[in-house]
Amino acid sequence: MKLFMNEGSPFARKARIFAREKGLSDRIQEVVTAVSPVDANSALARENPLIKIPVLVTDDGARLYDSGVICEYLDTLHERARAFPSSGPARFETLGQQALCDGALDAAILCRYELALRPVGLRWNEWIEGQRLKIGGALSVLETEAQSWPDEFEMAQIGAVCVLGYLDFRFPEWEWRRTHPQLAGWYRAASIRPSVVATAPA
Ligand SMILES: N[C@@H](CCC(=O)N[C@@H](CS)C(=O)NCC(=O)O)C(=O)O
Repeated sequence: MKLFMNEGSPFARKARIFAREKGLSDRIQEVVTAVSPVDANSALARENPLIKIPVLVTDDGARLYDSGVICEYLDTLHERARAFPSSGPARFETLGQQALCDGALDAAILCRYELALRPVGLRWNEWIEGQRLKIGGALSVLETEAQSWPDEFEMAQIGAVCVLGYLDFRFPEWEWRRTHPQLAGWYRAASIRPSVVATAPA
C-alpha cells in the first residue's frame, strides 16, 4: 500500500500512528507529498479530488481518503485489538472522539493557513479567534477525558497526540500546557511511545 503524506500533516500523522500501533507500517510505503490550498499539487489531484493528504492507495488500487476512512480500513487488516467497534454505543463514542480531534485539527489548520499563507494585510483576527475558540473547546473536553484514559492507545489518544503535536509544532506560543495540566501530564508520557516518536512533525 502507498500512503501519500508529509511529516508536517497532523491528519497524515493520524494514519501513520495508527499503522504503527496496529503493526501495519511494514506494509505501507509513505510517499512524501507537498500540499497547499493555494498551489494545487496536480499529481495529488489524480489520487484525491479534494487535493488533500492523507490518501491511501490499497493493494487493490483503491484510493481511500480521508484520515478516518483510512484508519477504519487499516483496522480491518490486523489481528490486534480493534480500534473501531463495529456497532453500538462504543462505536459512536469512538467516532465522536475522532470527530472532536479532527474538528480541532481543522480549526488549527485554518489558523495556520490564515497566518502563513494569507497576505498580512488581509489577515482576519476575528477569524483566527473564532477558530481558537473551537480548539480551546476541544482541549477542555480532552483535559477532562485524559484523567480517566487507560493505557491503551486507540482513536481518542491517537487524535489527541496529533492535535497537541500540531499545536506544539505550529503554535508553541499558544502554550496550551499552562491551562491544561492533566493533558500535559498525559502527553508527556505518551510522547515516548515509539509510534509517536517515529511520526513527530518535521
Ligand atoms: N478531513 C481530512 C483533512 C485533511 C487535511 O486537511 N489535510 C491537509 C494537510 S494536514 C491538506 O492536505 N491540506 C491541503 C489543502 O487544504 O489544500 C482528513 O481527515 O484527512
